[in-house]
Amino acid sequence: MMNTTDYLNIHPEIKDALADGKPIVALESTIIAHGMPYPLNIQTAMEVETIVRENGAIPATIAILNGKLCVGLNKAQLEMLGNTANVWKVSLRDMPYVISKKFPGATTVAATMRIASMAGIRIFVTGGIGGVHRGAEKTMDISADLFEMAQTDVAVISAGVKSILDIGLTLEYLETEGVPVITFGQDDFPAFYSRSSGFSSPLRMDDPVDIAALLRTKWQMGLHGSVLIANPVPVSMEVPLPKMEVFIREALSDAAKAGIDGKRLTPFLLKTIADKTGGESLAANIALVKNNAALGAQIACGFVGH
Ligand code: PSU
Ligand code: MN
Repeated sequence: MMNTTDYLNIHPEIKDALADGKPIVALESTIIAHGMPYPLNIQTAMEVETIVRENGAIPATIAILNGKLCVGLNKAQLEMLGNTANVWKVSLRDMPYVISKKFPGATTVAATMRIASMAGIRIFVTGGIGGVHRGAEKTMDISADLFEMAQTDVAVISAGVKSILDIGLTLEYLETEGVPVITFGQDDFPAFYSRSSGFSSPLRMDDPVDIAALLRTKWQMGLHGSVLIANPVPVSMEVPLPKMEVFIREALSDAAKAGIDGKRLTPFLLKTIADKTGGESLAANIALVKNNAALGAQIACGFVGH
């Protein structure tokens, strides 16, 4: 009989770091395979790993390869994920299929969180989480990321929630599921490309060490689930919300016309918006992921007491 750990393939550096109680930051791979174009995706993935290291933690990029849940990838594996057609976008429901067929898979926030948790990693950095889509009252399109955040003890550092989603409903969902939402350094909850969403953040914290203490407290009390830490995009790279709204509406209407739904919707919207903004949104995306990597590493250091 195989059990959970037989499916894990943990890179030796991560194994040692886990054994030594060193700070580790999990990173997702959907952003590499489906969130950004080649070769910027690979370049960004490697720079993000470097930033995690510069801030005192060890990066563990997560993906599915050869029937294994891989925690920590080498350069060749990153290249393959970023430069191969037909890499699966793997959320929780896709995991057993992609694993049993031994297909290459890039993991979403939900799948990355679950694998990080299996490996014993508690801090995870991404760009943006999935959430409640606009029009979800009809389509019921709510990302599995939110369901995963309700139950799995891995903190997520993101730049807030993209306004391709219904930000208000996404915050409501997180409240219902008992997920603390903290914005780093400001009162407004950020909207990914934009520093403000128009929604005030349920919590604000200004020090990564305080955030780490909140995480320890939550999980020590046996309160399961994630904490969403929203880190606003750097000022110089932000695209203001009203400007984004125009492109987002166009992208949503393009998606409806082309009949794009289900798991293809989010990647379609990301790409269409990047095309329409002439790369401005992509530059913001890259800047915010790097910014999140630094904060995530600082939180990871606080979490293990370094
Ligand atoms: N939102 C972003 N960038 C992303 C994603 C979401 O701003 O790259 C990716 C993440 O991997 C996230 C996934 O987990 O899309 C959500 O997809 P869906 O909405 O199909 O659950
Ligand atoms: Mn969906």
